[in-house]
Amino acid sequence: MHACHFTLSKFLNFGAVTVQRSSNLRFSLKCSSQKVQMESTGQSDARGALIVLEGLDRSGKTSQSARLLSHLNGLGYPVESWRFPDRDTAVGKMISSYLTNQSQLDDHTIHLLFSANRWEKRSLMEAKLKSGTSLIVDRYSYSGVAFSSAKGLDIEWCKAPEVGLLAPDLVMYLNIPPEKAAERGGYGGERYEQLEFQKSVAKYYEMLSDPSWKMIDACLPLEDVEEQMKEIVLDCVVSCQKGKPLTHLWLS
Ligand code: NYM
Ligand code: MG
Repeated sequence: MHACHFTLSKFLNFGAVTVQRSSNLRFSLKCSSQKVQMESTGQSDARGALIVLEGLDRSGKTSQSARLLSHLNGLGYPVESWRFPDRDTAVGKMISSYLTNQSQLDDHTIHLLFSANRWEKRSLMEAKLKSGTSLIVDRYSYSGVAFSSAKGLDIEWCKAPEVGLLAPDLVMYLNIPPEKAAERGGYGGERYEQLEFQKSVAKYYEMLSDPSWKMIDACLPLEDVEEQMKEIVLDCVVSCQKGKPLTHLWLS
C-alpha cells in the first residue's frame, strides 16, 4: 500500500463501505422514499443532510457529486449539488484568479479567502438544510486546511477561521494514491495540481480525518465508486430526516 494511503486501522468502519444491502432492501427504500418524506413533514426538526466529498484533485469528486445528485433526485429527495470554492461570488472570483495564476496572493490571504467563501454561503446553507434540502458539497473546510497546511501554514491556524461553520453529516473521502490521480488525464494546470504537492495534501487529509469519515476506494471504475457511495448517502439523508441535530465545526 502506498505511504500516502490511509491506514485501514484508522478507519474501523471501512468494512461498512463495501457491504452491499440486499437488493430487496434497496427496492423497499426506493418505494417508501415518498412516504418517508411525508411522515417527516410533521417533524419540525426534520432537515436535509450536509454531505461532503473530499479528496485529491482528479479523485473523481465532481463526477460522483453529479451521480449522487441524480440518484437522490430520482428517489424524490430535494437535493442540490454545491462546490467550494464557489467561483461565482466576488470572493470566489479572486480565488479563481489566484488558482489560474492570474494573480498572486500571500498564502495566509488566500487561505482566508477560501474560508470567507464558505462563510458567505453559510446562512444559505443552513436555510436549505432546514427547509429539507440535502446538499452534496464538492470540497469543504477539510480542503481548506489540507491544501494550506501542505504549503507550510500551521494546521491549527488554518482550522481557526473554519470554527463555527456547519459540520457535515457525512464526509466521504475519495481515496486514491497521488500517482494514480496524476495519471488520470493529467492535471488541468491550476495551482496545486502537482504530484509532490498532492502527496503532501494527502498526508494532511489523513491528519484531519476521523473514524466517522467514509473511505471510498476511488481507484475503482466510476460505477463501482458510485455504488459504494449511494448506500452511505441514503442512510445519511434518512437519519437527517429523522431530526439528527445540526452541529458546528471544530468547536471542541
Ligand atoms: N482548495 C479548495 C483550497 O486550496 N482550499 C479550499 O478551501 C478549497 C475549497 O482549490 N486544488 C483548492 C483545491 C483545488 C482547488 O478546487 C480548486 P476544484 O475542486 O479543483 O475546483
Ligand atoms: Mg481541481
